[in-house]
Amino acid sequence: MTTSEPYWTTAFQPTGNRWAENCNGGSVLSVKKDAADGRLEWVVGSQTSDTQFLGLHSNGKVIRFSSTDESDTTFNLNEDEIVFTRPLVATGDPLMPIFSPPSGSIYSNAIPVTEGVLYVDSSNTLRFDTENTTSTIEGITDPLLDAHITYSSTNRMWAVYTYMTDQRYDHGILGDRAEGYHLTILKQVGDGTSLLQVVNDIVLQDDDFIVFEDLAPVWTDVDQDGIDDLLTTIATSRQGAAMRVYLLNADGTVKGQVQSHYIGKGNRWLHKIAHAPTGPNGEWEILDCRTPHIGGIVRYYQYDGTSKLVEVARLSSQSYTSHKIGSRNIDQALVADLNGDGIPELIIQNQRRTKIVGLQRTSSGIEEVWSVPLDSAIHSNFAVSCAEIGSAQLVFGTTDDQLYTVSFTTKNGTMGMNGTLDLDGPVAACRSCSMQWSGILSLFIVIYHLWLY
Ligand SMILES: [Ca+2]
Ligand SMILES: [Ca+2]
Repeated sequence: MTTSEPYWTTAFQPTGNRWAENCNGGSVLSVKKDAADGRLEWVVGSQTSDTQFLGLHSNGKVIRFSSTDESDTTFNLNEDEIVFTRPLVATGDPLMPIFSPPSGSIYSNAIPVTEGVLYVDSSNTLRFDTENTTSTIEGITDPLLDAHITYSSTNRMWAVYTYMTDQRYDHGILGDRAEGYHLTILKQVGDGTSLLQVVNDIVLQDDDFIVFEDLAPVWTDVDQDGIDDLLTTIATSRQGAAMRVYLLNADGTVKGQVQSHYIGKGNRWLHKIAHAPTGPNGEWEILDCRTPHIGGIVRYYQYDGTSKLVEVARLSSQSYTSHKIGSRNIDQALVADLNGDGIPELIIQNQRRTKIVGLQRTSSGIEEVWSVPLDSAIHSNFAVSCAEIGSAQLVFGTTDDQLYTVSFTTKNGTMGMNGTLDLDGPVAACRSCSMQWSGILSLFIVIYHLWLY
């Protein structure tokens, strides 16, 4: 395993940016619902081969499945590998899970680093294991037990929140009452087998009980200088949350800081979702959902070139949600051009959790370009597979233990899904013949045509 070998996470990209750059689907939607084998907790899609997904279920089963044929594979796991609370990380073709060492935190997953894995262990240290060695990252302490460690292949650096504490701001909406107040940046030096080193450790000064109210710092190039920067969520007990970007130099030092306004009141959170070219003319924007637990407002920000993130659009007539209060799942929204019109859309649930929608920016505002009704709320993260032009698949699990596959194709009629799904015969239901699927609760295809206005 080298760091150049691609892998995918529940946020889609190892960077943590929920932006599926190469997705190019179509305007014909079809929805397939299967009975999941237990509740689907986490799911990851492959981007190198067609329509492959890897799912982790609440019964501990890891199943690789295809949305276009019946090639399901259940992985036989050792007892200590069955931990459904660890967000999935997957690599390769066929898609394979990357398991944490048994000592790993049950809320965090190992990520691949040259010939080894980087992970948070259950005794609150950051570790780097290779086949023959295990080492502790020196110079920092108390990484988040539920950290998503993110990676920039541009900078060849990793980021993680550290120095978790419950003594600053115990809002507690992300699974526990402890948040980090350091943002630690790591780099590998030498020939690739040497220890990872801390190259920068950014500290929030305790001027107002401030923390990073977040699990995953996002690598993305906000000032477009070719070097990835870090997008974070900060929060204080008096002012609630704001987004802050650390603009970085190539060596990981900070050259500038960019920030949005605070919400203005304590115990008010925002969920940063993605940095993507969503603007009416392809402008890069940062999307968030303000207060997703109590009436979420979707907002779009642009970097003003100095020190501010400026809100350029919001949708306040409808409310949405991208996070369930108390959950460690921060990957229930993403940006991708699923409908294939060349404009990336935000995929998100409505506040009542009765449908998912695609929201696109227009010159005059924001419009809902497609929607899919749900029998019950989403439970897993969203996963996408965009292996070919004109076809994209969105997969997720719901709280009533169904597995949804929403296909977006350019093909007219009802076949879609590369023609491999036989809607008239029992073929698609034959997945239930295999031991991995307890049966098809229902299988029906509903064709929605895109409505533009
Ligand atoms: Ca940059
Ligand atoms: Ca689109």
